[in-house]
Amino acid sequence: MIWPHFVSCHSPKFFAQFPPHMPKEKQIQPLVGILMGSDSDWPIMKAAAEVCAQFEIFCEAKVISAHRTPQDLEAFAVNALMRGMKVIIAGAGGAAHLPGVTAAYTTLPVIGVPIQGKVLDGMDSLLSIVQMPPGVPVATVGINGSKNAGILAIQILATGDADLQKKLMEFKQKLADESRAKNKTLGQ
Ligand code: C2R
Repeated sequence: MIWPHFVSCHSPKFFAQFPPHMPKEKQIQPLVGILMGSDSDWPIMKAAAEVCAQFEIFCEAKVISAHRTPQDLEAFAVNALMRGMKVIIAGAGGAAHLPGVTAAYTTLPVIGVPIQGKVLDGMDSLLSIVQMPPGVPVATVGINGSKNAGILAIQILATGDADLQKKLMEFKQKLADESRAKNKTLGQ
């Protein structure tokens, strides 16, 4: 069963807890886990959390690093399925092993977000995430593509949720309307 709940998003710390305004009986487990290697990734990764909020899907964001806190990553990834999560988004920059190691520990779908660092334009991160060995896929979005990661997570959830599917159709319609409207101002 899918439990859609609105969550507004400000910081990873905020997402680490249930939102304070939510009544106790409605406090449920998050459906989407949003991991990032450092809090320096949050300005990019928050777009994924914002998409979850837009579609009223409860998510949890956390700083966990395959390099710096490997035990925490193992605990998170191994328990995510039991906790009721359906999909994990993992963003990291540089030698970005976080998404791949997460995928190694879980059967949940993992979406990788390469984060653009100060050097190498994010290509280091992209290549670290995208070329996974056969058997351990990570669905990799573009560099800094956390908004698309959020939408993809919602699309995965919507395969088992007619209400969410309807919202996605409305979202697509709005995209198309906005795209067609661009013709009106072309060349002005
Ligand atoms: P700091 O800003 O903390 O120095 O981190 C983070 O995702 C971040 O983009 C710099 C960069 O290091 C990345 N990082 C990884 C991993 N852990 C942290 N790529 C990992 O486990 O893959």
